Amino acid sequence: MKKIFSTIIVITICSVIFTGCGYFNMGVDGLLSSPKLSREQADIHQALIESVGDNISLKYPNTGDNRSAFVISNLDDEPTNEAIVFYQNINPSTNENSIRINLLDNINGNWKSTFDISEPAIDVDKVIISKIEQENKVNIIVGFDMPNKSEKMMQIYNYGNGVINRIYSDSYSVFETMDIDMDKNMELISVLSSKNEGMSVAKLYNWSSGSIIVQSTALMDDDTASYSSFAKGMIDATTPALFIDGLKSDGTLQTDVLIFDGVNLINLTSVTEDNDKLKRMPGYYSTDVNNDGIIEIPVTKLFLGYQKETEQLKKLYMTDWYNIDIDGNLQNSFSSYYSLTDSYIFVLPKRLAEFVTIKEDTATDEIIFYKYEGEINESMEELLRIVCCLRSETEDKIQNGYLLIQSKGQIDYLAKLSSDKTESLAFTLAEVTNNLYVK
Ligand SMILES: [Ca+2]
Ligand SMILES: [Ca+2]
Ligand SMILES: [Ca+2]
Repeated sequence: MKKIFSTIIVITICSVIFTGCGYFNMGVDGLLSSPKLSREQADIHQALIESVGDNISLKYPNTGDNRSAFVISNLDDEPTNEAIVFYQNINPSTNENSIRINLLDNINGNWKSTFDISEPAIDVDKVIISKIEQENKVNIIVGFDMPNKSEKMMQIYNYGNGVINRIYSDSYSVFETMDIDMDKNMELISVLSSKNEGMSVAKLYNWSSGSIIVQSTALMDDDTASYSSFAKGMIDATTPALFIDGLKSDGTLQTDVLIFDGVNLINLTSVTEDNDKLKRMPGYYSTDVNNDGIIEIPVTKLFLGYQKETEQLKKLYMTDWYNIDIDGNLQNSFSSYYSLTDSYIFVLPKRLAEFVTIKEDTATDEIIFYKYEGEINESMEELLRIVCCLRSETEDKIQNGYLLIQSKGQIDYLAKLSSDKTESLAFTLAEVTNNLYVK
């Protein structure tokens, strides 16, 4: 009997990795598990083996939303789904340095391999199924890691008449798709950091007169060592934007914001004079904090009273969130406490942001807000504490005066308000419930 699964190592990356509350932080290592293919994936895998043999290993994309070696989607004008599978031959005698893409069609309920294509790559970086071509063709956009090269290679394919066609390729560092010109069709945007030329360029690819073209380019901040995160959204009610967070050579994180002005791709942060304002510690990525579609950029600063603290670990940071307008002007929209480990953002009411500070209770994993009166000390007046815990611990905390504010998965977020009703800086329950965003 063939050992169907012996060649597979699956890194199961769930579409939602729960990382709330510190207890559950797992690295990729913690996610290594034995293969669990769905019934359909197992059928496709079996059909692949019947076509190409079992000396193969499946290749899983390293980044992006699609982390499966199997992509099942309707790729042509025939109504049933097709499947593509990324794999590598592992026959030691051939020593093949390539990634292969196999296309399987579903014929009367049975999967059958119908086409195979090979690329001179060592790994699959990212896969997006989208429609860049606007004439009914679905595109398979695949980013590959190349041997001995820092630049990656992006291939855009389509599928028709039983054949996967290469229709465009370019080198890149990162890419993403979005409808940046609001014509209801998707565009592709890539960024390429060129170490040789010492600059990074963003490219907007669009469909024009029957082919994919580079419609426009924009210079990116020239000191970015690697790009860490994308946020797709808006800068205002009518302007879509792609926020790209990148690590600088000095280890700080910064953001480039790309928009399309009807003719050109524009990098808003290269036109702004206070671009340096957006420099911050790693881990603080651009996101839509208050869920209104407009993306905010975080910048950290010390909470009141920590300016003279010399021990790095004892410093506690406030996170200010900036919006950017169409002229590149930055506006500090709100301040917050942002817990990266517990995955929540607590926006400080405007009336309080300048007057409060925090302490961390490491024993109970709580954040405690205090009225700030010139220094951090033991006699500061407590205004609020926020804690997150497992659902099973919630009842116990409620007995002790905590209020349940938010829930996500098996995790509850609770707050305990000051009992001093005469304190004008006390948080109201509405201020707490409306301002706690679980991410
Ligand atoms: Ca089809
Ligand atoms: Ca578009
Ligand atoms: Ca927002």
